[in-house]
Amino acid sequence: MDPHTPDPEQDLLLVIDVQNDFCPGGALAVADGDAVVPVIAAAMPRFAHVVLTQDWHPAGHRSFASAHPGRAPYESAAFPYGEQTLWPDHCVQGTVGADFHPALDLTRAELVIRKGFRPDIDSYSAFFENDRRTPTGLAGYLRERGLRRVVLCGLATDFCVAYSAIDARRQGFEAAVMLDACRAIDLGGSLAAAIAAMREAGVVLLDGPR
Ligand code: VGL
Ligand code: ZN
Repeated sequence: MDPHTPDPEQDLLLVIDVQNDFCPGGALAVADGDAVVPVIAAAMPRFAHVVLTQDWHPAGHRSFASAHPGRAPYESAAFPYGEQTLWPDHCVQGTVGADFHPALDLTRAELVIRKGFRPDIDSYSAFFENDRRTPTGLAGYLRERGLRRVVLCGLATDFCVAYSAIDARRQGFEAAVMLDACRAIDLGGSLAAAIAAMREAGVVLLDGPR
């Protein structure tokens, strides 16, 4: 799949979590996170279909370290569905931190998928919550629209982008990640692990690891 000449019938640009809290100055800032905005702006006009995701947590969300007395951000905790990283409070519904980056052009977005709004389940993937069973509805939307190939970009490479790309493959879609339009959190080797897992899942990696 060539992201420079997308097929208007079947290709979709999936823009993951380009929100203020993941950009410099935000609550869960990804280094250089806002650098993805102009790269995404250049890609958007080429795609007939653009879908955005928005991390959208209620205050006091279970993935926040602040919901676990004595625990600190970036530690891991045992949740009913498995190990879960604890995060600083971020992307709280209705706050400026949860807003899209102000320079991200939303005009042509045909769908915004919000995720992580169930108080007890985190959601990295645009397709499934972290229990790996609760769907967001995106796969059904793509199938019903006849869209088969997902080109991903956004934040963060090693969490929401990677989970989304791998789930796209699991759901039977082709998937490619524009790495120059992504930035990573890179927690304890998570970027290298995510790159390896994406390769293993058959995700096409474009433009070198970032
Ligand atoms: C993300 C951690 C927590 C992401 C969202 O967008 O990659 N990471 N919530
Ligand atoms: Zn989150």
